Amino acid sequence: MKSMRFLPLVTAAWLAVAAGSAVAQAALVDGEVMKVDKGAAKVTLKHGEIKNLDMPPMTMSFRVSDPKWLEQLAAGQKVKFAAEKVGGQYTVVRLEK
Ligand SMILES: [Cu+2]
Repeated sequence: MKSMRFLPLVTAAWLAVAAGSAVAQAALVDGEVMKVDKGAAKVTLKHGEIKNLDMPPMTMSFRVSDPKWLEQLAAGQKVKFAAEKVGGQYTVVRLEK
């Protein structure tokens, strides 16, 4: 199976493309900060519809790509964000205040 040698390279390239397009597709969603949990690196957001996750408006907690973002957030704050499912967990991958 000579061609097997190239499989890891092809898989890595495909993952890079897939990850890039997923982030590009994720539209910004309106959210309001309900709770910040720095210990768990999570933020609870009351959010609008998240089309890329096929999710209706609700209040729920998210992980964040960068825990430093939590230091600039407080309950009651209005934000715009993009979320993705990363490693099976809903994660804020982009955040704008
Ligand atoms: Cu939700």
